[in-house]
Amino acid sequence: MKKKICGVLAAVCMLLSGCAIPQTGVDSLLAPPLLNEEQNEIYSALVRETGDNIKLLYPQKGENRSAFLVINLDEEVTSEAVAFYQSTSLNVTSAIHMAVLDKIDGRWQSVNDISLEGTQVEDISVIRAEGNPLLAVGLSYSSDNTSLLKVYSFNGSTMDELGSESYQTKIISDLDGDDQDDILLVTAPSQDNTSFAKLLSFQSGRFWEKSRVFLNPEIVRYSNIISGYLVNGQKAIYLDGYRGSTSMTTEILGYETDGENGHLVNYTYNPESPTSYPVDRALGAVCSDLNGDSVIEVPGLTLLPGYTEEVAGAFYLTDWYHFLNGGFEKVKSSYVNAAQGYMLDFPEEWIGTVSVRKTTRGNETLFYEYQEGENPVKSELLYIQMAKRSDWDAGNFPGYEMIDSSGGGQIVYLAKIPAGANAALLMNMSEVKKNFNRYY
Ligand SMILES: [Ca+2]
Ligand SMILES: [Ca+2]
Ligand SMILES: [Ca+2]
Repeated sequence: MKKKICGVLAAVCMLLSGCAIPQTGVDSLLAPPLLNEEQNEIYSALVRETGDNIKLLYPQKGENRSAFLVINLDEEVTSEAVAFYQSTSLNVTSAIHMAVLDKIDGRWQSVNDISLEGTQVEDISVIRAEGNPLLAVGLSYSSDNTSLLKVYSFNGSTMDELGSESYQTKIISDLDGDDQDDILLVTAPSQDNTSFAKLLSFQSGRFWEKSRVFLNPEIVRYSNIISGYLVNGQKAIYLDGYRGSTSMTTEILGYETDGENGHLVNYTYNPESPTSYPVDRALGAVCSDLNGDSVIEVPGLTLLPGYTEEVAGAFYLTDWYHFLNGGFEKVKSSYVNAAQGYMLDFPEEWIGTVSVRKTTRGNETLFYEYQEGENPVKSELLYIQMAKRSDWDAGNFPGYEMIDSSGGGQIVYLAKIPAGANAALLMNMSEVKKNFNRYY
């Protein structure tokens, strides 16, 4: 749900200001939310302790983005609040502070305050392990793309550090199936240019390295990490990474048990025999669960007819794959318009025949039967237009039909099937509605 809302905001921004925001930059547009009454009480309690010259730090990624995480961390049944802040006073090095507040006799009070490394709070995750929940704090450094993970347990009065690890990317997920969260960390490349993933599991009060596996050394940076399942119901971690500066690929990790011993497996990388995959691709597409069934769809990109890689702004068809038994199997192909937040599934007969271009009208895309030569448009098949509801209501789009809306109804998606479209390739309006989906 959260994802969709971000998408909507991106679409609104694209439409209203024409600004080109990468998908990942959407959150930078969001103003910090106003504090509610309880948060105000927590904030007042924090300021009583620290003085006014502080700035609250909002985690930059992940599920917990608010200024205060309110959660029960100890044996005592009411919730604690965790806040991150920096001092704004001059002459003070602005270390990140983590404060824990507790409601004592009906009043919030700061009970513990520690300073942390790093220059930003990347994310905060709650780890479900034996006993009370643990707090995992990701800290990043503005000067470096290595981050630091710190895991804490709250004993009722202080935060105890259970571990500290540097990492490139990480995910918290129960990978070994024992109903307790594990931490999967991708280490920064070492001097001999190898990097690996480590699985840390919680046992007897601390995290132990349970297994490690090598990662593809060609990947210079990971851009996305998600957990989900393979088609056979097995848990898997999907990592999208940059291979050099012009291509991307996806690595897939799992956990397998033989007898007593379980270990991490890298399904897509074998140092003995490097393999190429249909999901080795141009930049821009990342793994996603398109239909909400937790089986992850992995994208590959192929150029649409008439485009070459050298053309700036070339249009691609996104082929979505499922991974199983060492190979990728195609599920479907879609044209993805990330900027306008939608995708259109291509029927089989369109693949290799139908191409896409922008029209002279803003935010409009034409799908057409392609032919070689001067004029590539052999037959116009479909127009999809993103527009403001007010323009649609004002009657500015005669001949179009509304197929979807977003942004609380402020944005509409319109389709028009031109007269004279080649009947053999025609997608009628009910098929358009069926094949059209809002993306992210
Ligand atoms: Ca408590
Ligand atoms: Ca586990
Ligand atoms: Ca899926």
